[in-house]
Amino acid sequence: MNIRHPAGLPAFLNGVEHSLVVGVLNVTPDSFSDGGKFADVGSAVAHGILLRDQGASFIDVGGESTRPGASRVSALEEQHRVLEVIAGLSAAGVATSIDTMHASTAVAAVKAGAFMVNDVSGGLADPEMVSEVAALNVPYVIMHWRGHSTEMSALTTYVDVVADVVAELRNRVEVAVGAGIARESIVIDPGLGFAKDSDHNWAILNNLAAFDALGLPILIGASRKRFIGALLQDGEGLARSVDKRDIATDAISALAAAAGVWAVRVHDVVGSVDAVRVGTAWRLGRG
Ligand code: PMM
Repeated sequence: MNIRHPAGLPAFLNGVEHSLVVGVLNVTPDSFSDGGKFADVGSAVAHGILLRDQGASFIDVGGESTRPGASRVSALEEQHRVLEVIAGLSAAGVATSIDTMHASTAVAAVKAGAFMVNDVSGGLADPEMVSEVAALNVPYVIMHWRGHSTEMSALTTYVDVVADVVAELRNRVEVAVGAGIARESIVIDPGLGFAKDSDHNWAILNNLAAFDALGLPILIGASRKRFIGALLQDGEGLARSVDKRDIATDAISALAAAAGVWAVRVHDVVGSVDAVRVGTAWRLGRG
């Protein structure tokens, strides 16, 4: 498959031949991998700049943890966490997206400098989201989602996980387009780990072509997730700890790039930058 790009990207990302590496920046006390590390604006901005310097094309800034079981934060608290960080990164010339399910946060973040809205709920969590994004006229990531973190582990029933996730994503894309979002601005994401068990995630990765058939750019967020920890469990059945999942994450980045996805969303940028270069050379048949 060839790489598709959404419309509305900053000029420096237009037409790039390789998959993009998106750096994760969670300004939260409780995210599963980097929660609590970047709680003040200065350290968050510094980390975003570091990720960019390491080769991230842009930084996905989030202020609400979506790890399984996490409770929600108000839109105001979320904005308090992310807006200054986005403004600080913009001032430093670092491109950002906003990872939010709140329409008001999406609007405020774009005003602060974010160029894209990454909505893990695909417009389901906030009924205002799709119309607000349509008015903003920015790229919009629609991730596959069935319910909030407190309830998603009970929402893992599928007839055929690949066909069901594709169909549910297609439905959300049509809702977004119906609300006025340009189809060309939409990115889809199968939502690894969201209302999915380990085998569901592997089945999806094994069938990226089924997602490509929707004709939209694809973003993959596998970084350090629980299904990687489960795959790499030790002899006693103990899951690999979160801080030791980056090599496997890099392997997924390489394979996703070989499959032609638009972007991979990762915590460890250094490894994925190399991995994406390998995967892209593999896909193109040239270095
Ligand atoms: N995963 C997390 C958060 N946001 N956004 C997209 N588009 N895709 C994902 O897979 C995704 C996401 C999980 O939490 P993390 O920020 O701690 O990785």
